Amino acid sequence: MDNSDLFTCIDHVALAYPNREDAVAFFVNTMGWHCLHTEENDDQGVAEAMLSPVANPAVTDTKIQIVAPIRPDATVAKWLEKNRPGLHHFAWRVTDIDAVSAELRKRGVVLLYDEPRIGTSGSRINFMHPKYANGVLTELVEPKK
Ligand code: V0V
Ligand code: CO
Repeated sequence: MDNSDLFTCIDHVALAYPNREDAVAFFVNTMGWHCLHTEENDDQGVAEAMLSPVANPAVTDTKIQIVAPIRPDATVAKWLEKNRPGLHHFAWRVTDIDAVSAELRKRGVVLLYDEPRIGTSGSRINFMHPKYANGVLTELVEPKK
């Protein structure tokens, strides 16, 4: 696979906070962002919100994702015990997550899950462990077609 076939764009940048509603209120009221979607993802243990930082989606459809833990053993709850709230992960959009996962594994990357799991709005997601992504938790997202 060519490098140009790996990632199509930044799908979202995720920020982690203890409380989703408080975080969304700040970004909507103070920053003027738009809350497009909210969802609970039980598998990931998060309440999430997808916000657009621009009014015109033709400019960019890259979203800002807010994630907040919905139970004490969620990975984000553990992360918030060790880190200040804020930047948590970057998510790259891919066309074919199975093909991209195979290519990244060939390049020595360890992905967290053997098979993709379900993310926002029925997308298929996986993560590059931060140790194999130069310190940055990196999500792969294949949007639902
Ligand atoms: C942990 N580490 C991070 C990190 N979280 N580095 C950068 N960014 C992060 N967000 C580092 C941490 O500093 C340690 O480095 C090492 O990884 C191990 O961390 P740990 O605290 O011992 O935690 P683990 O190993 O129990 O868990 C870390 C992983 C976990 C990455 C495995 O957070 C995980 O499973 N994440 C993927 C799932 C997730 O984050 N879901 C929430 C978003 P040192 O100290 O060893 O150097 S859900 C979502 O985005 C959805 C639904 C969507 O977009 O659709
Ligand atoms: Co995400």
